[in-house]
Amino acid sequence: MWNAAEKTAFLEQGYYHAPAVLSGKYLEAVQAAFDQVWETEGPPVNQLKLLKHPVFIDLIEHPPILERQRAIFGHQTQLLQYDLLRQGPHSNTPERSWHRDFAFPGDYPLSINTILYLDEMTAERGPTFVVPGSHRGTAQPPVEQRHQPLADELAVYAQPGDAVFINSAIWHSGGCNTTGGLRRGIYLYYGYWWLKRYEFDRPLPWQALQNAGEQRLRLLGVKMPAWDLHQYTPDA
Ligand SMILES: O=C(O)CCC(=O)C(=O)O
Repeated sequence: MWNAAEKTAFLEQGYYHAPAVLSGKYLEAVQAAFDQVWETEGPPVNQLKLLKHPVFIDLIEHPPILERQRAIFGHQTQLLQYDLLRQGPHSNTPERSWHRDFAFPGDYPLSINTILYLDEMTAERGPTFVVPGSHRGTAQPPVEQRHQPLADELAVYAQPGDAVFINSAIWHSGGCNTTGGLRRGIYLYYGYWWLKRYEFDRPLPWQALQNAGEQRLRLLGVKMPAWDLHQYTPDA
């Protein structure tokens, strides 16, 4: 799923745009499930809500997503958080909201967000912006420019079904949707098994555990990987 050059580009730049992670009928099913869950569960929609629904339970093991995460975290891959974000038409969110999801000294990713787009990310729909290479070091985006474009930013223009993988330490921002349509994204956030999941103190939905195989139980932090957790073995 990730050849050596792509993986190197991701590690160096801090982000990677993967086309057509979802397509055809599968994309349509996920788009429909997004709308239904948003309606029935209500925002904020996080893992405790998403992991009740079969389409979203299955998505955490979708090979074009999981295999890329496993190329970094190996058998220690865990799902840390899982969200839906949705901007309605003509949104009034700021044009930028720069932040890092995670900050810890070191270049190598400890967690990676997968942003899976359900709508075309044009300039008007407010694409994701990243500052390539900014995952290195510990500096936060400048406070005085938090809501402004940055000189070295890059917009990720994605098609529905594309995903961008971001080292969660990278400076990034969502854009503002000025179109008459929706801006819908699914955020599958993975990291090392030895990190605590978000909401680790609350029970996971029983639906996610029912008939779950070994891989899913590990992803959910329920079953410990069979190997030493403190060794770096990305290809295991
Ligand atoms: O929606 C986006 O483009 C980015 C969202 C974001 O900033 C985040 O998930 O931390």
